Amino acid sequence: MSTHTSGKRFTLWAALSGIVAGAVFLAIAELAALLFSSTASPILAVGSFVVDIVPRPLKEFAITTFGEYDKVALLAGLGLAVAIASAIAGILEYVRPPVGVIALFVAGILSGAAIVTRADATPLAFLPPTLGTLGSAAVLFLLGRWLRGWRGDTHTGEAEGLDRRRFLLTTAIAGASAVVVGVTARAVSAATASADAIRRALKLPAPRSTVTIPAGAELDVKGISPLITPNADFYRVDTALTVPTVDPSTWRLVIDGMVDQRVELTFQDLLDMGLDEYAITLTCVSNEVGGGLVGNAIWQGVPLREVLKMAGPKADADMILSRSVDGYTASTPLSAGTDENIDAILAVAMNGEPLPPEHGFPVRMVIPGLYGYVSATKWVTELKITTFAADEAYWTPRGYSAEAPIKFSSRLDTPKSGTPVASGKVPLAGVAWAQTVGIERVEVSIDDGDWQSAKLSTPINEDTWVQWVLEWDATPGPHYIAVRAINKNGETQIEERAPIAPDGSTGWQRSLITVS
Ligand SMILES: Nc1nc2c(c(=O)[nH]1)N[C@H]1C(S)=C(S)[C@@H](COP(=O)(O)O)O[C@H]1N2
Ligand SMILES: [Mo]
Repeated sequence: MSTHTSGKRFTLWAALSGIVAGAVFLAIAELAALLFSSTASPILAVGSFVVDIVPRPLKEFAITTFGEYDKVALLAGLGLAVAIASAIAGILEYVRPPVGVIALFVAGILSGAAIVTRADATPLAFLPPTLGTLGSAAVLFLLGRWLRGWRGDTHTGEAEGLDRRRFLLTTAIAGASAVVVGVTARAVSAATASADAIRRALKLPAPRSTVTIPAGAELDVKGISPLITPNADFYRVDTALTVPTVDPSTWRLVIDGMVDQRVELTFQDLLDMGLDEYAITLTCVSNEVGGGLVGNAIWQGVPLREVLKMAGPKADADMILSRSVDGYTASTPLSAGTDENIDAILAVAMNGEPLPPEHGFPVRMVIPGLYGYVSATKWVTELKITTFAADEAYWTPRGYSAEAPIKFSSRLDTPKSGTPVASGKVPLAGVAWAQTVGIERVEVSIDDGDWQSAKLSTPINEDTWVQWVLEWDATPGPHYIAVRAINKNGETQIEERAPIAPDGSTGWQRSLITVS
């Protein structure tokens, strides 16, 4: 083989090593953008930058030539430019190290500048191009070195063989993983971004009825839970590793199983039934006494019973097995869905906006009086009418009851155990809930003294929590504060402690407060 042809062959390998390094840059950056800063995709940032700086005649030319594919053409052109520049960097690194690596750093800095100067850049936007540059520089450095070794620059024949194998193996592995990781990360980012855009663009019809918050529903006490839990602070519990993205235009709700007729509803069908507002407090079975897995929101939706009526459940059915797009299932007594006196709903809005993605966008169930795991299926897509004898939901074989009404409870929000309190007048305050029944009274016992009735806020309805407050003349020293609720059926909150499994915790919260 003449040195001429072998020189050509090595140049081609060098070009390929540059392209692999370029692919590694994009893949690492896309992955980092997905994890840390969705606005920091280098290919999109540079693309947007090009769109911004291109003179108008050229833009118009692109639109008339490529039509609706102008963005695709731009990205394809950009991809080609990146490939050519990468190939050149690979050749430079091979013939004149470390010029290729330096060129790569310059390109990395330029793309980083395009990213961090975008209007929607986040504080971590510098990370993707930085990590991408470092990773690809390492790859290019090593490949260039091994390629020169393979050519026989420095070594004996044996070492040449080793460098050849290292070069080929690394090129193959880095190239293949870069393609897989990069394409996957970009696809996931694109899907998430478009779902977000759809949700933001969604205009729900105004509800036919709204919830009236009565005067006195919210107590003015520092540190108490707000009457309505803001969406951003609302607890989240689910088995989903990544939040399911559901497009409302393709979403369907199927009601099937033991029904007179199978019913399939679109999102628009649901909206056309008319929305009403409901204030309902949601509670998780995993909420420990005094815990935070409970929240109160104003939901908009349609009654579950109206949807069930369309399908006509058979007389011997006793369970709704609701299913989420992610496969999660919940078992709800059919009676909870059909009872005229229970506001079981299919909700589409939470506190005045479409359901946040992590709270079930576009449609979830909310049923007052049942723990979330047996009633509040998010991203719901199927209601199978069945029996408890025939079907089992997700948590049933995992140690939780098939049926689980909420055990009414009360919580001290302020002062918090462990936070020092100054002596004098101190409000003891919190929330209490007994969905579908209502809270009659909240009582507080200080240092095992007599139970004193707290002042209650005016309830919105019996499905929401109420706030309570009791003025306390705090004296220096340690004090035990115990709280319990009495519901409107005259029952007192269970004193005996029970764990969360299989059907919810019980016990009176008892907090140690240190007064100085
Ligand atoms: N699809 C799906 N829906 C689900 C769950 C789940 O894991 N997957 N968890 C349930 C549980 S245990 C509770 S307590 C509520 C919590 O709803 P939130 O996350 O909106 O507060 O959702 C319920 N709906
Ligand atoms: Mo839960």
